[in-house]
Amino acid sequence: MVAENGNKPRVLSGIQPSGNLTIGNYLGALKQWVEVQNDYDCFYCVVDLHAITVAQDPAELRRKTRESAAMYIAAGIDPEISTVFVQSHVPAHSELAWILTCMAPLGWLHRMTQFKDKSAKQSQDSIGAGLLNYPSLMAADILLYHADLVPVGDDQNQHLEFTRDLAQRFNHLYGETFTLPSVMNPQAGARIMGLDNPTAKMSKSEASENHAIFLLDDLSRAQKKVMRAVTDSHREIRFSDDPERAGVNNLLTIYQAITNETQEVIEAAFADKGYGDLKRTVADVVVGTLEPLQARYYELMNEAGYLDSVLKIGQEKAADIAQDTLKLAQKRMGFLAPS
Ligand code: ATP
Ligand code: LTN
Repeated sequence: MVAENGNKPRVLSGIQPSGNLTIGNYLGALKQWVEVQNDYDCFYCVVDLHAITVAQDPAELRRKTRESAAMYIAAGIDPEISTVFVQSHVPAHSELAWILTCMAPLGWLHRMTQFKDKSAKQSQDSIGAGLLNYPSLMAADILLYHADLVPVGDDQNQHLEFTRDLAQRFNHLYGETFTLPSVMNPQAGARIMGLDNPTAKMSKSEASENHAIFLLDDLSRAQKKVMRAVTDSHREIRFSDDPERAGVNNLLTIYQAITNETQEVIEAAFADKGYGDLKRTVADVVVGTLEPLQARYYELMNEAGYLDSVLKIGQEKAADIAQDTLKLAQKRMGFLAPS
């Protein structure tokens, strides 16, 4: 039975099944998703249509899509309370995305830093048009559900601004249709950096060995990655925005995001400690986070049919709402309704 959350404000968010989920995805997104699920009517989506904006192997995509959904639940999303579904199972996402693509000014799209970063990594000829139009699809995800709040890491803030601007544009041209969503970033952990390169955001599709801690990493491997994290030649352990000290700042940020302690308390606790102590302590809290999560993950992956039934219920609930919004947008734009 899915709970009736009719009167609560709505939340929507998603993660791409473009690789194995990282501790960055957990601290920047999933942890907040869990924290808000009792107070909001939450929709959590595995955004496979976004993942194909860069090339994906079909068998891997299918596997990663199930794995990501299972990881949402393992992280603490309760499918009895929140709606968990796969983006491509609800065709309204693609349909509204086309409408929004037609309304999105190219200038806005070209200004998106995620597009600039991702397109810089590919040759001009291999960049698909979907990478540029990515934010219009994300806007469709959010606007279809009249989401009030979107919990994400801070790399997505520009896409949220874009969503609001596009919704406003539509509402202005065709009449009030969409709710303007607000962004929600975690207090700590909104941007976890790569362990091997603490000036670049930790990302699940980055290939290098010691870059990311994956949520399904073997525990001793996760521990080793923390112990090998890049630091600096200073000694003091404190939060800092000096790029030279980004490695230590990142380890402290991971610690803060997991423990929810204040910066003052953390700095005081490490006042007479060395970098080795810091790394050991961070490795411990990371392992303490991964261990129960992995146990739940393997348990539910072994439960035949469970995940598919969650996704089916999620699809039905999501499609009901999305279809109504899509119809309204189509009507406002002047599409002839089928008789
Ligand atoms: P990819 O490498 O395929 O682009 P990604 O690891 O950046 O993927 P996304 O699927 O783009 O992950 O992001 C899903 C959610 O996780 C978003 O809310 C995003 O802001 C958040 N997130 C991703 N990486 C980090 C990070 N390093 N720190 C904090 N939040 C993050
Ligand atoms: N673009 C996001 C993933 C995403 C998303 C969404 C997040 C797609 N649709 C809707 C929040 C709401 C990213 O993290 N790269």
